[in-house]
Amino acid sequence: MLTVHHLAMSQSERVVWLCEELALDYALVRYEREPNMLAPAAYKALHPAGTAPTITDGAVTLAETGAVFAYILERYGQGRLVVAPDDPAYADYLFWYHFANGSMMPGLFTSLIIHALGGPGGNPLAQGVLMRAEHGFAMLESRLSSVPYLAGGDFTAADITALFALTTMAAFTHRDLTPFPAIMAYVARVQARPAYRQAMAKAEPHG
Ligand SMILES: N[C@@H](CCC(=O)N[C@@H](CS)C(=O)NCC(=O)O)C(=O)O
Repeated sequence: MLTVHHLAMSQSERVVWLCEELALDYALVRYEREPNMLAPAAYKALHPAGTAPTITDGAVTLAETGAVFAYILERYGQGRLVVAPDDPAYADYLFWYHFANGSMMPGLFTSLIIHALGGPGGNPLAQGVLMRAEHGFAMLESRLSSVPYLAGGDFTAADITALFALTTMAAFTHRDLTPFPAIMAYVARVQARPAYRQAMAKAEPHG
């Protein structure tokens, strides 16, 4: 059976949400973080990566968000939540789907560390990383000012990959989103989805 191993307050909440959107029959196992915020030994034992998300499905154990999403969408999605290659929105779907994980998340994670170490100071590399993360928010604001969802008119897996950066990760980084009204409206719109609410009630039952 498809099992989502969810590490508390982590990116694996997106996989729970994906399963809820697809109305899959899946099991959820929840793990608390260690005091140092790392995954516990039981989680690290699942896959050599030792990171969330990790899923198991019969003989398969798989980590890494992009791989996990591809596995679930291609194996169980039946064409839902993706955009077909012959659809005019295909390139936008691909871009935003990958931008969330390939650029936003690494940028925000690195920003978190830079601020934890006292800020960029005069370091041009650190300043550049912070500027890139900031530019990501500006890009999202611009995109969401013209379309309701990242791929265009329809909600897709690109929205599931993106939201974490604007909710849980934004909370970790104390990111104020009020200067971005289109992002704020988008977050509210997507968080109102029944599947999102159901996923978060299961993934973070203590709120
Ligand atoms: N690129 C990886 C990053 C995974 C990652 O860093 N996950 C964090 C949770 S958000 C984690 O597992 N942290 C606990 C640990 O490293 O022990 C992915 O997208 O799956």
